Amino acid sequence: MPCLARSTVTGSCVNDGVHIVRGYSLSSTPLVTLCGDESLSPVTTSGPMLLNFYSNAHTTDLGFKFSYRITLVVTKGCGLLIAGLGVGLPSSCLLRIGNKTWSACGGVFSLSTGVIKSPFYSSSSYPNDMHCLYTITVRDDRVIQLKFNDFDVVSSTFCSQDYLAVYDGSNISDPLLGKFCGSKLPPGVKSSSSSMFLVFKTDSFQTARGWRVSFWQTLVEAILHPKYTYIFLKDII
Ligand SMILES: [Ca+2]
Repeated sequence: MPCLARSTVTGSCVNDGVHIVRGYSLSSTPLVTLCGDESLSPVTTSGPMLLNFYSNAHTTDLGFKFSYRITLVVTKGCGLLIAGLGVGLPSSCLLRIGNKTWSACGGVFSLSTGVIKSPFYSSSSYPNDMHCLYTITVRDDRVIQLKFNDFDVVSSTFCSQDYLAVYDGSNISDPLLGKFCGSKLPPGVKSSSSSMFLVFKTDSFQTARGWRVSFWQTLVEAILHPKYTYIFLKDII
């Protein structure tokens, strides 16, 4: 990293340099300060990291280039994490980035029928700060029927805090079939194609029992043509 060199007087990067700070605050003491032609052996930290590049009013140089990698540490119980298909991740699977540990969740369900439950369902409340993605896919010529067996998710306005959202397709840009929270059992939902996508998101406060849904593939139903509906109504009137 060519930058102006470290001061021979103070030994600090008084002119130009880069601070690497743990967290979000520039006022924190930097983990590392670099300048001159110094290179850095890898720095590992947990949680957010801030790079602050500063320069004075004189003399510039080539600048710097860093690479970084986010490492996820699987701590235990993740035998199915790599297999992943057809079963979802067991909530006994704990993942860790830095000093933060949480339960794995989500998965790909490619069976013709199945049950999906929120993390720790039936043993405790769901955890905070979850973001679980569930993909259901069935045969190409079938659609998916989803039925709620149990539902208890902390209620909020527009379900903006904790929610289970169901999309008619394979990602969040597909039409939303429903976004649910509260303790009332939501109505069943049906996809229009062979895939369905569920997002379970929780915030950092308050948890609840969670949810259990069952799904199965079913035949596409014939849809009444709008033209015939019109004729029918006209005849009555
Ligand atoms: Ca919550």
